Amino acid sequence: MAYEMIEVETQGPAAVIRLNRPAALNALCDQLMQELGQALRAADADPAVAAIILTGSEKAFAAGADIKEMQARRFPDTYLNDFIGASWEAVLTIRKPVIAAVAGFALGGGCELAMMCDMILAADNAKFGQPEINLGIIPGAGGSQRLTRAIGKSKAMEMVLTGRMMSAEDAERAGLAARVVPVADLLPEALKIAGKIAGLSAPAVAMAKEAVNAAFELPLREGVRLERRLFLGLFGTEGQQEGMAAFVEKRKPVFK
Ligand code: CO8
Repeated sequence: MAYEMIEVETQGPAAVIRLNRPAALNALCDQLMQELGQALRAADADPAVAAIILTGSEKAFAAGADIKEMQARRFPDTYLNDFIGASWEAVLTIRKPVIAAVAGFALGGGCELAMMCDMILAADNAKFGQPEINLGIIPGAGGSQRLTRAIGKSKAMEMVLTGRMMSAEDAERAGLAARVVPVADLLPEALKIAGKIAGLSAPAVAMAKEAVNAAFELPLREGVRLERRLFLGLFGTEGQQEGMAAFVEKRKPVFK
């Protein structure tokens, strides 16, 4: 598949999808989002891929939805034409772990896209923000909800109301980013995470992802019930048998 606005390569067990629209700081236009959706689905279906890394350039993960494309849009066309539709939510349908490796600007829809991934690894130059208020709009791809759940009401409210950006260090401290690494180490570190995941039991990985993401959707009681069902479902899998046998036999597990 030939893409114009993204680059896709396989590195070991990881599919690396790089947003590549440098002239617009990877602004997320319709074409880019459609290409991204296709690449994500292809990687999800590829049995050689254990995890997906979504990244941008050193300067920008993505500086938001494409403001120039959005400028002329009017309601109700936005609504009738499913403006923030399937292409924006594609990443939420992916069953393999998706790691956002974020350097530079992750603003507006860029921050929202990163938050839709399963974890955010931040370069030390990353800047997160929801600056939509400065354009006379508000976040529209989940920013007000996911940011609030990730960092709490006061911090999210300040960012959404004023457009203030958050540094990588602050993002880590607040729980938005899993870790901060030097910008030069961003992709190698993301690949290490993907490599670790690739060596684990695939059903356990898929269920772990489902269980943690359910914490964003379900009340606690329902979430715990789901976790328990998934947990019990792992008993009898090759992964559970191998993992526990290896522990008892004091050797390293070999998962298929
Ligand atoms: N859309 C379109 N073009 C952009 C965007 C963008 N979001 N961001 C940057 N660009 C373009 C600039 O217009 C410029 O192009 P040109 O050279 O042709 O003028 C080029 O990228 C480089 O940008 P700058 O010259 O501005 O670079 P600086 O380093 O000076 O500044 C900033 C970098 C601070 C990131 C600045 O570009 C900026 O503020 N960008 C806009 C950030 C923003 O407001 N993002 C939120 C957009 S709204 C949004 O995301 C809503 C999401 C809703 C859900 C999705 C619906 C589909």
